[in-house]
Amino acid sequence: MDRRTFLASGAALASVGLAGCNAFLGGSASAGGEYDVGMGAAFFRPTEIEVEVGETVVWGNTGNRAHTVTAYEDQIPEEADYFASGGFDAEQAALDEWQEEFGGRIDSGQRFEHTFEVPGTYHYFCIPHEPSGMVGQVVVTE
Ligand SMILES: [Cu+2]
Repeated sequence: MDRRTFLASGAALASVGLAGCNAFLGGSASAGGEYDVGMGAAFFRPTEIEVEVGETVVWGNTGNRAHTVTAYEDQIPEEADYFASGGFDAEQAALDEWQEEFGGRIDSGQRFEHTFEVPGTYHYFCIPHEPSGMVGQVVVTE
């Protein structure tokens, strides 16, 4: 099984430009900066965001619990790179690492970013809160 070592926890925090005018500024100020999609108790907000090819989406954890941003491997465009917080290159790797040592977690106040290079719809979820309906999607247009 291909299990990449996840990135050092600080790596996902690099500051980036926000995706166009999609910046979402609601929620608690504890996220320490701007973000496009907030992560609350057990939800992404907004649940759907639309960006253009080449834009970066930033998720910010505004709640108190740890979350993940984990793409559904079979629900992203065929040509697209897999993405997940922690830098995993496969959904199973993300699930395994979460199980073992909460790999890929985004702690309160932390951010995660991903740049979308292929148009289409990307469905993703939060591993610990998927049973509570914590899912979202990114729609990337040309
Ligand atoms: Cu969550």
